[in-house]
This record gives sequence, structure tokens and C-alpha cells, in this order.
Amino acid sequence: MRKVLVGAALVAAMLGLIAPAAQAAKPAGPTCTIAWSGTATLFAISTPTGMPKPGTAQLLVDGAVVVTTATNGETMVSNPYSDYAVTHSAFCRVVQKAKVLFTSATVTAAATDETPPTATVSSPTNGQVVTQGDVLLAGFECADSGSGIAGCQGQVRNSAGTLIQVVGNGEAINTSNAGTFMFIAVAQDNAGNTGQAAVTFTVEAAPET
Ligand SMILES: [Ca+2]
Repeated sequence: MRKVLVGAALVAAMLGLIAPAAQAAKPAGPTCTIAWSGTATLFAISTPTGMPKPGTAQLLVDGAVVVTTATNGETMVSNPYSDYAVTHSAFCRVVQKAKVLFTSATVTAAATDETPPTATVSSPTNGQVVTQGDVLLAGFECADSGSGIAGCQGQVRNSAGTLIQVVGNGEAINTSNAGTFMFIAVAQDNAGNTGQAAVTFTVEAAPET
């Protein structure tokens, strides 16, 4: 009986010792999380909870540190990642005095470009009138801030919309036939998005001699 009491007392004493220790668990260490936005190829780090000072949350893309500054609770976004041809990997980590305290899970994804390219036409000008046989050079260009331009084509279409000539920038537009035409610059980026710009021009019949 005495031993049992001693044992119970010991258990109670142990609980008394253990319980305060469990309640005083270490505060959550610094963490960072990472997400892939998908459309703009952005990575973000958010809320390194309890981040000590001095310390920084770092974002690494394809093994290279691309963001090194963060304060507690700050969201960090990398520069748009421009290589759309490969799958990228990224993770974040919290570093304090050159020691890595926390490393997040790695996220892998392919960059996507959902922004269409732009096209502009400088020649012909909209509404321009030329005479049959005149020299009329095509002037147009395409631009894309995401995956880059894959194609940039000048198209001459008749009033019914039928394609009658494909021309490159600086090349001559066929003016041998009278009529009203559309000139369309068609841009395509490396992600398959397209954009275009169109003008109309008229070829008047040459005066009879
Ligand atoms: Ca684009």
C-alpha cells in the first residue's frame, strides 16, 4: 500500500513537472510559404510567422536566389519569370545569420503566358488611297512582353475577307488590282496567343490613257 502511494505521488510529481514543460512549448519558428500564380509566372512568399531579427526570407527559382528581402508578414513576389520553355522549381527559405532555419516545400510548374501579343500597322495608313501600280510597302511590327513573338505576318485581304497576299514587313503590297482591301498584321506569341491590327486601303483604277 505504501509503495502504491509513493508511486501515485511520483506520478503526480512527474505530471507536475511535465505539464508546465509541455505548456511552455517553443514558439513557432519562422516559416515561409510559396505559391505559383500560374498566369503571370509569379512566385510569392508570405508570412514568415514569428520571424526573428535579423533574418530574411529568400525565394529561390531553379536553384538561384531571386528574392532576398522580406520582413515578417510581407509578401514577396519575384520578377516575372520569362523562360516559358521549361518547368521551373521554386522554394523559399528563412535564413538567419547565414544559417537556414526553415525551407519550404518545392513547387514545380511550367510558366504560362496568357497575355496576347500586340500588332501595329504603320503602312498602309487607315483609309489610304493609292493608284493601281503604285508602290505601296507594308509597314508593321509585333510585340509581346511574355513568351515572345513566334510569328508576325502581314495579310492583304479583299473586301470579302479572302486572303489574297501574305507580305513581310517592308515588302511590296500588290496594287495591280483596283478595289478596297484590308491590311492585317497578325502576331502570335510562343504560347499560341494571337493579336492583330487592321487597316483598310483602296487601290483606284489607273486613269485611262
Ligand atoms: Ca504573350
